[in-house]
Amino acid sequence: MTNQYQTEHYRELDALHHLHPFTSHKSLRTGGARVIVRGDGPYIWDSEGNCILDGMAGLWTANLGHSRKELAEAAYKQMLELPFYNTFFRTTHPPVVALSRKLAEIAPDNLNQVFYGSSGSESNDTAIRLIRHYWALKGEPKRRIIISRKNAYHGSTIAAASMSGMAHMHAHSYPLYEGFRHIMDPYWYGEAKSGETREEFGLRAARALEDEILAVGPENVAAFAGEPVQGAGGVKIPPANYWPEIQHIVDKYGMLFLADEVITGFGRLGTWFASEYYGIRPNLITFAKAVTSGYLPLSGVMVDDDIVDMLMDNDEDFNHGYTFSGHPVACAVALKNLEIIERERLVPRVRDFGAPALAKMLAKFKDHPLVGEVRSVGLLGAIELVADKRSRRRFADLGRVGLICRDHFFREGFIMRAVFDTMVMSPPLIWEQKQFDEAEAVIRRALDLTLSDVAGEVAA
Ligand code: PXG
Repeated sequence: MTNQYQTEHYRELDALHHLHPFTSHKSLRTGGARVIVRGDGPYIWDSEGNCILDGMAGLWTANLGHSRKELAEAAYKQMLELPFYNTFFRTTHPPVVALSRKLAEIAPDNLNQVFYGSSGSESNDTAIRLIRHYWALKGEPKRRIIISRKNAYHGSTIAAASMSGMAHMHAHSYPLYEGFRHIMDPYWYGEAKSGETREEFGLRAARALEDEILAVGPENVAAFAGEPVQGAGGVKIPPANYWPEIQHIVDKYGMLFLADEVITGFGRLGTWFASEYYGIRPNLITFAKAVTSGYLPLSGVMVDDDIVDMLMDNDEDFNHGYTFSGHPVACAVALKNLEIIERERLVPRVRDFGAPALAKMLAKFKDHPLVGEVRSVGLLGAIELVADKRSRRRFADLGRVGLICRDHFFREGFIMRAVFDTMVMSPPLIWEQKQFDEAEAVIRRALDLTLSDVAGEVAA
């Protein structure tokens, strides 16, 4: 077979010159990187010509799928018109104005202003700074503590990593940026006590917030921050009573509420934002990824009127910003992306077709000997791999079996991510029944192959 893309050549140069994110470089050097050369709709191709069904939408990102011509055209047109100008020093430009207007239209009612960045991490750093600035302006500068959750992922910059609840990241960033506390995450399958119902667990997990507020002193608490559904933490879907109880506690203590919708924004749950899905009322929403379907980097934080009023009533500068805040080409692509999502009615389509199709497909694996639980909300899904279905006992060396399974998926032409031994997926919003059927066939084969690899460890 001719290897048009010279796989070995790319692998060698990659190994010589490219440091990858979240990667063991030692094992990467032994195994070599997978070279992805092309994408089209729900599929990507590697340099060996293999067609792969992209069950992760790039990385929770390509909601429209890959290689939409209209998005390329929007970028091209904007590059010829005004490829770059900054938004500092009292300047603006048409694409950033139009996008801000559009975001205010689709966001919850009280969120009408946007501060831009280029990555989710930056947007969370902005939010952290805004939250603390707000309380300082309000005359309550002691309110600095932001309470978030274990296993949360808010980004890799030092502030966002400190707000995240990933122990392995904290180890790298030690000492953490000050002022964050982490409470339990609402992970019923993994954390419930024996016999504890989802409802009981949901309340316990939410009330951990109140316990923490009281422990640090309500007068010191600035905000609560959370992903409506933890993504990188393992698609942890909270019990139905969790978010109402969190909202109740947030209201009771008059603190701010930051919803990190970097994964859940732009239709993933069948609503523009998950805040709408869960009926929560955040004061700030951070977004990134799918705002452009990943065609260009863009992120931001949408801010409520109360915070904006505080900024407006004050002569002081807000000393924060990025060269690429409101980048015109990224904004033009985002606008086109949102226009297509609207035109193709993809948000209600997730609710009416995608979400039930995913749930139905995953339910077929409930009885597989390796599977402890399947769960999904909108187009976020997870399969828990366990050694013993009845007791929920995990495999020894957590994460090992997840990787075995992930590699089978790859070889079978499907991308699903392993979070330890939880297999997670986040397909683009454009999947048809055909893609759900393909995924089902591949998942069945990969689970069976994984089972035969670890058969000796699985409870009968
Ligand atoms: N918040 C959330 C909820 C995220 O999922 C970020 C913030 C940070 O965004 P940037 O653009 O700075 O990466 C994210 C990113 C994974 C994985 O392995 C997940 C993310 C990024 C990289 C890998 O699941 N999410």
